[in-house]
Amino acid sequence: MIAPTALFALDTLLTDEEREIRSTVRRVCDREIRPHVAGWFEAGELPARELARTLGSLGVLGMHLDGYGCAGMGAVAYGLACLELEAADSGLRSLVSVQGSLAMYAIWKYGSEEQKQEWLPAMAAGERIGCFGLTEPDFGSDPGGMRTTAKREGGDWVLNGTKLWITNGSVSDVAVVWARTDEGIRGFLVPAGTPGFTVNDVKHKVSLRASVTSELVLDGVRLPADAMLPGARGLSGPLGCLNEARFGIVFGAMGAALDCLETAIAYASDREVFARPLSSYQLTQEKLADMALELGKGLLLAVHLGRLKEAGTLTPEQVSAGKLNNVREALEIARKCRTLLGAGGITLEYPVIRHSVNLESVLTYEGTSEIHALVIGKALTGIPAFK
Ligand code: TGC
Ligand code: FAD
Repeated sequence: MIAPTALFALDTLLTDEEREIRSTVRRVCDREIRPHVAGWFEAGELPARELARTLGSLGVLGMHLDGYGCAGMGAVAYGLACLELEAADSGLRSLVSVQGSLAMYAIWKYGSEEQKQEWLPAMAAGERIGCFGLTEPDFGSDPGGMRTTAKREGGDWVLNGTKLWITNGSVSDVAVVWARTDEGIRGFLVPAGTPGFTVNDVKHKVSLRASVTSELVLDGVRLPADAMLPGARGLSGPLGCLNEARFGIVFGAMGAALDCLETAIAYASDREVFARPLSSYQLTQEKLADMALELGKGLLLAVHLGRLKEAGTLTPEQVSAGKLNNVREALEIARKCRTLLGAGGITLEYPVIRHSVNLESVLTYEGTSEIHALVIGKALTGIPAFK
């Protein structure tokens, strides 16, 4: 028997250092996350503060950024960390994506030197948590329609509006909030506890239960002039951050799929049906073979996109292709693995149904599958069909 990833000899594409990072993240997940994560999911709770410190010590928060306490690792190393985190739970990868690729990246890319010094080292260490407020109740796929405003009053900015579905919202020390100004969309750093800034958690989620999801309400939030991110102007500011987080999902989704497939292979070997192991039936082997193919192709695509990112040539539409394909295939794999587990597959005793319902969120956030199809469609035809 070989591991599903061995079918494509994936490891031959990785450096020793990348393999080492993958093993280290996997070890920490096995020790600190896997024994608890089904319980967190069932309870709809996440010890986000503790986890952020653990992940900070591991060095994965903003690990692909340089300086300010960040590890400065390559894109493939970052992707492999996302893969291992999401093999434990998509909620964990979300915490890391939002912290490192959205909140920290926004400050790192667009912030002033003072903003970087103030926030990045503590965020890299997991002592402070950030969130990223782009989506609004009426504007998800179309963030350009946002209603949140920032108006100048004397030397200050005053923010009004509501952001919804914000990962890490209520556990954050700082929110990166995107708002409409007279000069277009700009980003603002809103510290927790600023008067007029309230946060309410989204309850009754069936997906991503081991993740904090919140509403941010800004009611006359007064901020000093230097709360604005000076380097981001227009929608390209937040969309530039999304490229980073979407890239992590290209790898992450394959982590969830791998965990499902490994679980299903082990289950099918142990489980006897009609007096023979489930794995000995041709129908089962066809399912396993199909899933191993999609997993292997998705991993090859992820590593290829990672190498393009390291070379500085990765385009947004290539990221869309990776996100669309790998999340869609991961969800298919999770559903197919669930069938192999029979009734047991609907319980939290196995990780498969948890991954499957989590991947429903992953299919929607960071750009829905339809939006990524339209991004690719625009690249192929030259015609934007969003509106
Ligand atoms: P459009 O006119 O096409 O573009 C406006 C400006 O943005 C530039 N741009 C990009 N820049 C960088 N990266 C990209 N991927 C970019 N895509 C576009 C573009 O060049 C233009 O620049 P400029 O200088 O000319 O102004 O914008 P549009 O309004 O037509 O919208 C395009 C569309 C639909 C693709 C975009 O709005 C979109 O991607 N929508 C999806 C929204 C989304 O993904 N939201 C995610 C919120 S965050 C989240 O979900 C976190 S989940 C938690 C977790 O990760 O775990
Ligand atoms: P809508 O945009 O209303 O879309 C509804 C349906 O319409 C979808 O199928 C969509 O694909 C389709 N559709 C939209 N436009 C078109 C079109 N032009 N053509 C055809 N079909 C179209 N956002 C943040 O800013 N920060 C976060 O941290 C964050 N975390 C999240 C965490 C979770 C668990 C979830 C579920 C979401 C999170 N989001 C976050 C929000 C997420 O990015 C949005 O949900 C997503 O962008 C889709 O927006 P929407 O839900 O408003 O759906």
